[in-house]
Amino acid sequence: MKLVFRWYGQSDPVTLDQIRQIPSVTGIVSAIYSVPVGQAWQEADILALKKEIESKGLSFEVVESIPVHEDIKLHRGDYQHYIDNYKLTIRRLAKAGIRCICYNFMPVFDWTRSRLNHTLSDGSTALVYYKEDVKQMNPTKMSLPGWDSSYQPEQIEELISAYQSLGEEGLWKNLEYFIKEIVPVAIECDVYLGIHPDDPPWSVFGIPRIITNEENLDRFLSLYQDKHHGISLCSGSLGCTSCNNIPKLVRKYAGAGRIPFAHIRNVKILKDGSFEESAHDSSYGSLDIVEILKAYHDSGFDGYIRPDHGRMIWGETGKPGYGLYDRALGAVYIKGIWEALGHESKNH
Ligand code: DNO
Repeated sequence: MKLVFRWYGQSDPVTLDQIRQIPSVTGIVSAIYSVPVGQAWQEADILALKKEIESKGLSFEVVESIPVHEDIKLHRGDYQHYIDNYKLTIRRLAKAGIRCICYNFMPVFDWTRSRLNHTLSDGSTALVYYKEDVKQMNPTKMSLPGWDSSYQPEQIEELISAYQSLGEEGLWKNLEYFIKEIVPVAIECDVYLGIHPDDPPWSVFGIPRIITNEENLDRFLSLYQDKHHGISLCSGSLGCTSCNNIPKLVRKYAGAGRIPFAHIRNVKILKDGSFEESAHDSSYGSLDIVEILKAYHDSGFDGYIRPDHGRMIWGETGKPGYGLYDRALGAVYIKGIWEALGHESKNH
């Protein structure tokens, strides 16, 4: 496994100099954030980012994410043009040495939370999803850090109603079209594509979400039988419902070589199905992180792993979920477990 860390580029309050000092982190996960969704990334920008990362002794082999334009998800308007740009970006990234690309197919909104700074009992703050609060939220009048903020309220309204009429089966059909277009390019360039599960893995604001559970992941993978078509398995996204058994999913899909990229995040599921993000350590959340990592280890996983959202601790302020300290603790926790698993398997 290769331990990597997400970095948002020069605007990120966390610096590469800080990241390079986290024990065992060898690479960066990043993207070109200045390009409007749908446009191809320029070779010069990719190479400049790579150069900056490599100058700090870190590798740049994973991109998260190339966003998918809504016209592709809705299969309307300029979808073919945006798919062609997507392919061009894949080719350019591969040429620059990128081996793994994460993306998602969530309509309009990326990850959704009701609060970004809920204070936990130890005084740290975390992202939370309280079902009752989400019911009161109006997505046309707000924005979360993972969302595309370029839309006007009327555009969001129009998109929501377009997805409501498209429905789940319509979204599947459009995903299938997209996959059949881009996976051959990934195969040709030997780049591993990993879809990120929907976060949370259920419908929000009445629009369909389909990358949510085992049955749908099976269906997704069967769209193209090739290892370049896989999953960025995010334990916290799928794991915020106890219907998903993460160690079981990891054994199944990592065992089949279909997980190029793993996100390790812990969440605490509450009685009404709401959840709070927690420290990575198993005892703080509902997920057994040792069991999850053991499933990867037993499967001979040699892909990329990154710690996912962290809480804000020690007075840090910054990008919600993406501060330095708690994610660094997560990285070291992951590495510690991995090392112990290696010793255990040697001694048996
Ligand atoms: C949240 C992230 C997601 C993820 C995208 C991948 O912090 O895990 O925003 O990067 O969904 O496309």
